[in-house]
Amino acid sequence: MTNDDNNDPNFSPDREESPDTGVLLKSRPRTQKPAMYKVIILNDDYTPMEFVVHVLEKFFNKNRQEATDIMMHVHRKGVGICGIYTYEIAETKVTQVMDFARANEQPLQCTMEKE
Ligand code: TYC
Repeated sequence: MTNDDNNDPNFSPDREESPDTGVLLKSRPRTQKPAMYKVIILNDDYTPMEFVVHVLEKFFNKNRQEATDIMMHVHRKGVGICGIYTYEIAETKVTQVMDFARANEQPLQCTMEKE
């Protein structure tokens, strides 16, 4: 295979040894996994359980059982993970949940933290 018809997305000419000069360029990682962020909800004494279950179904694609399990975990432990996403998706989820909670006059808090 020549350098011109390489279809490997991980291919980088920087990693190749030159057959002409014998110079070995310093190898480097060629792909980076994106940083991932946990979207977290916090417990409070006021937001109804059913509202939290609804949020988990609506914004985090959980089924009723999964949503109930996460909600009860947060209710008991104080904090819980709704999902893990790339930065922009996580940020969007946090904004959606905070806007929805505010619109419904609920104090539910949602935040994100790097994994
Ligand atoms: N603790 C709330 C109640 O007893 C329920 C609740 C659960 C609130 C999870 C927020 O993130 C939360 N009504």
